[in-house]
Amino acid sequence: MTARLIVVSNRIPTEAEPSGGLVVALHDCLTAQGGVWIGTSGTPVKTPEPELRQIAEGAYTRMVFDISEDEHEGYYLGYANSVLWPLFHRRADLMHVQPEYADHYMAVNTRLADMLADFAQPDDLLWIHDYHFLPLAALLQERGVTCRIGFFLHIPFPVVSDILALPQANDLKDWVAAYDVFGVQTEGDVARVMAHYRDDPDATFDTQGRMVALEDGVAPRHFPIGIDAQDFAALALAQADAVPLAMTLGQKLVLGVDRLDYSKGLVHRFDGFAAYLEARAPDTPKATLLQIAPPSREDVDAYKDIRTELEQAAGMINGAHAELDWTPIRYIRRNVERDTLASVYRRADVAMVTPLADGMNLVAKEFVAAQDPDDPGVLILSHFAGAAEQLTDALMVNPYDAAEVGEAVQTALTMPLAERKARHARLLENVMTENIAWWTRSYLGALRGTG
Ligand code: ADQ
Repeated sequence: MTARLIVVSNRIPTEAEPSGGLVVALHDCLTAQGGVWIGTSGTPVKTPEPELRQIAEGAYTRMVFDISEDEHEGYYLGYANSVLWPLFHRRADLMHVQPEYADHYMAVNTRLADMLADFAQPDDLLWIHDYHFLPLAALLQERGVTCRIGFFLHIPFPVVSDILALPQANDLKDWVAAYDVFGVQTEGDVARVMAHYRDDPDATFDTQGRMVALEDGVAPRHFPIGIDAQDFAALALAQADAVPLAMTLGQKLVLGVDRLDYSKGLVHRFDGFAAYLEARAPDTPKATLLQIAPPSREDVDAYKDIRTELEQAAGMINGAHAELDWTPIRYIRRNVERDTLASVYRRADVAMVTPLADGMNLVAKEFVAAQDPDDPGVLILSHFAGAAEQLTDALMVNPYDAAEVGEAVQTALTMPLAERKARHARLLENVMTENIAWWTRSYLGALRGTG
């Protein structure tokens, strides 16, 4: 039997032809080499059976397993999104630690480990995605599974001092160490994983202090995730004038596109834009910040207030600066189609990608890919986005410093064409080269032990 690639992620694509960068890349990869994609079924049930259910068969197989209503509360809304997500995004203050959350998280991971232990063959490659399933490799090893198991963390790895806020801080060490490849987004993440093992007798460091091995595993490695840049650029070109933008926009368009999440720093962004408005000379072009941010995870307490907070901030700023023919901030609270998004990116003069913490941030890369190389927009990028390690030709900002962000908006709006083109060309080179196909190849090379 040939080796199969088995991908595990909390959500799996349900359509026959999935869309979205990561999903498409894995879909292409599984289509080419065959394999299985496993995830939760999406609808909690009363009593979940311990079995994987096939939902589609094509070039590869899709399988789902059920979780209970209590597990949805405890494993998904609880431990994953109210404990690990805030902790890993440097917001330990927003953690909601409950013993039953950890119990449900372990129950779901244990049931999945039992099912995978029956399913996986020694030659298979298991690729586990994200913080929902950190303990899986350790649990699979306990069940005698010997195939290679890799993990990829899409969000930042936390700093050591924050990890102490996790009651399972010691378990986290064992969970990470059980993987053959522990993949993270950036070199900064690698450094933070290593810091976690600094005093661990099983961790080996080379002469420059870099961790090279754990007792059973290999070193953490960074694989910065990319997008299908060629495809996105073609879409943006095709959609260039497809979306008419309303009259109330200023002459210049500044764009923000995010899920409504506290990690994305949206209120800080509005404050930075307000600083630009306050310092703006009256005879300069009027710019509108168009912020597209659909609510997410509204069942989690920490998300309930963000929407109101953001609407209030936009209302106050517009109250102070709006004119009869100009609304400085427009906030759209819904998802937009990919085609529309590509069109709006291309039309934008500036993108503000200013998260307070972000694993990578694909919006930054999509914006770069969507630009007209002969008249490109300018990317303003937070130091705290993983993308900052690659996209060094963006205007880099500290999102906590409203005055600095305001100055960056002013600089971006008045940047000469030659500088815009030069910066964009270097950004585009990176986005096109280190694209999603490159990422998949790099990761799977490492997992196979050939890269
Ligand atoms: P996310 O936190 O979801 O992903 P991001 O990387 O920005 O963040 O990806 C968001 C995706 O959703 C982009 O493709 C974007 O176009 C789309 N999107 C966002 N807002 C939208 C809207 N209003 N309408 C339509 N589409 C919208 C997590 C991590 C990131 C990491 C990715 C991939 O938090 O840091 O980059 O995984 O690893």
